[in-house]
Amino acid sequence: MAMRTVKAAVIGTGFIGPAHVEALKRLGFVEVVALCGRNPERTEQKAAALGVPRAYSDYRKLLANPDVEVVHNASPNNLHFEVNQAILESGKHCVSEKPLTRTTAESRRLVALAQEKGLLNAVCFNYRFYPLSQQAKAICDAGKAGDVYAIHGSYLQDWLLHETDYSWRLDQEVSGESCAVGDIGSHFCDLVTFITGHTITEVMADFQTTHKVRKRPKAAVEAFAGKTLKPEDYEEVQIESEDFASVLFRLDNGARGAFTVSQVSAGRKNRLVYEIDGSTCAISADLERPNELWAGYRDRANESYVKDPSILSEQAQPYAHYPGGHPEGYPDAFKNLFLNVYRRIAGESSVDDFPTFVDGHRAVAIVEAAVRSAREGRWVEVDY
Ligand code: SOE
Repeated sequence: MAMRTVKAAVIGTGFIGPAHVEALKRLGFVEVVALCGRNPERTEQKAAALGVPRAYSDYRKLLANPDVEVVHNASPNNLHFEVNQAILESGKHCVSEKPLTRTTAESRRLVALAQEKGLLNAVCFNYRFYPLSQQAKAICDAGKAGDVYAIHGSYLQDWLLHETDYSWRLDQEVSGESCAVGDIGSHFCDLVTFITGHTITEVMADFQTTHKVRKRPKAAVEAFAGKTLKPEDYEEVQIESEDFASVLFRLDNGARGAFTVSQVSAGRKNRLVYEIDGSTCAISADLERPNELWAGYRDRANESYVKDPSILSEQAQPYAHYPGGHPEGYPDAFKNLFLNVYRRIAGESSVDDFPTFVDGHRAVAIVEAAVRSAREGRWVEVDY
């Protein structure tokens, strides 16, 4: 039987809002009825380009639209709490971009509100939804990696390499206190804790602000897009948040870990690499090569998985939609995440097999602990 049509709206017209619209359209049973953004002309244009029938410039008006059942919040971080809260208060299901909020005081309130309202709540930790992330989890769930001894890796980008690179993510008022750890370290932590089922209990972080003064474009530019401006298009600003960090961490089983995050690593575009050292095998992936996964053994030959549904575990198979040799990547992960969310909304699934506000809150707590650790130069317990 065909799934019932679910009507959705997306708030945010920057880098990721349109990616949500596109992924939702690919589900087949979701109608994106509205797009909302601050700038009316730009929102009209984007809505028309994406084939979305209505454009709003005030999210409160959008929330008053009784047709809309689910709202995606892809606004800048400083609006996450306020908008997520308003979505839930309006009785609509909420899919929030990460971070769930800028502080745990706010994320705790949202977790409680979502529970009180009994509404679906999701946070877009999309990297869980690569088929081979699911395969890594299936290996760990089945005990095939053994006990987790250590986790290490990095998440490197280069879009803030030059002093002329600027983003609202560097503005603590808008983004929250942390830039690199909040923006990309949160993905690393979510992914490795999802795969292993372990929790990060303590962190020791060292932050670096590579460019303490940056040249900010006088007009706003989207992430990854500030490459075509001239000298007169900039003004100087002081930067407080980090664009590089090293973080040691401890897990709930006593195991140790470490990750490096950087937005100033030339040539690394969006390279999340993790390695999980288990007592039976190590599992590793580089998410710029999302169709590959490595398992390493001491006493037998190493294994190399490819994204081929015919060799994936039953658990990972549903996340691969094309045969082996037909790569699936970033936009497909959003589709997979939203498929789980909307199957639940349509009543076709009874489990929250997607990151919820609880996971979003956990990520905010880790970032908050890392910020405090870097400031105070000591280990800090994560206060979930
Ligand atoms: C920008 O750093 C960004 O778009 C992040 O905000 C995303 O979460 C990450 O997936 C890619 O990079």
